[in-house]
Amino acid sequence: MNKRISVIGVPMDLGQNRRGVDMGPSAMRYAGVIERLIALGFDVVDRGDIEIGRPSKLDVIEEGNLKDLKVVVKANQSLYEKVRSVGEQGDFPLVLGGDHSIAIGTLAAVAKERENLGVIWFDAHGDLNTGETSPSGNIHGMPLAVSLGLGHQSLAELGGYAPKIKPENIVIIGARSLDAGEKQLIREKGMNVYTMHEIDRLGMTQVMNEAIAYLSCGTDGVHLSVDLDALDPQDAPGVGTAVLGGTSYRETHLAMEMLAEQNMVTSAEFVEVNPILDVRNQTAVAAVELMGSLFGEKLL
Ligand code: 5AB
Ligand code: MN
Ligand code: MN
Ligand code: MN
Repeated sequence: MNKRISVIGVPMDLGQNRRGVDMGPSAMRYAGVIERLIALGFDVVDRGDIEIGRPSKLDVIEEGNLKDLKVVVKANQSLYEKVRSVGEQGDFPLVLGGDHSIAIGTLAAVAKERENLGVIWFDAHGDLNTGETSPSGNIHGMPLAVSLGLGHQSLAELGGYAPKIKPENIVIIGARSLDAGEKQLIREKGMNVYTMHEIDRLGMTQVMNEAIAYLSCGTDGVHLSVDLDALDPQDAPGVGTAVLGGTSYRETHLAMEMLAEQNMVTSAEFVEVNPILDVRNQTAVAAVELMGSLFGEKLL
């Protein structure tokens, strides 16, 4: 991994309905993310937070079943520019959310100079909706579809190009709540999805071995996107869209540790931590501990 890590906070909560996830970056900083990475020997630069605008009451529901579209686009444009600039300096971009709509900006930036970016997406959900298939109109349920070039143009064309990634370069891990339109898209594109069923059946070790082997050939970088709701709500209660039956605390660490051994991840984001719904900052602490494992922290 690169020696220097640039940490970028995105206090965004407009991609979904429940307020509070905008405090995620503060909660993860408070849980010691910067100090933890410095202790691992990295040069860490905290780039502060991206500015998020406030929507006027009038444009909350906008065109095409997309809530707060304009503000979400604007914040993602700023994030895109910030991640590009740190990437150009050779830093490892580590983005702290915020709701998952921010993956639109991160992916637009990290995929820009890469023909075949691999993506590992830890999530209870597929985040593969468009305005047409979304049951909620919440943009945090759409970032993967957007990165495939689907959905509203102002999202899909962010960064001036589309698509950002190829469906065959994505591996989703931890899914257990997929909408009808998402299931159809997964089948249509033949996407690689390890639902909780496969994790239960094969074990996280085999799932990660397969995912790593698969993405090791043909990709020119790997972005890791961790939605804390991939974890079981017992281990990560501070998320807006909790779903029972998720990955355990240790299973998730094992996955991060296996990625660390491979040294294959070139950018990462940790999203959907909601301190208002959390218990004693437990979810933010878990996120920071997972980052520790991803960046090579060892148990012994
Ligand atoms: B998250 C749902 N599929 O589109 C939708 O937390 C939930 O970023 C999306 O994974 C959850 O509204 C988005 C029902
Ligand atoms: Mn999710
Ligand atoms: Mn998500
Ligand atoms: Mn969520």
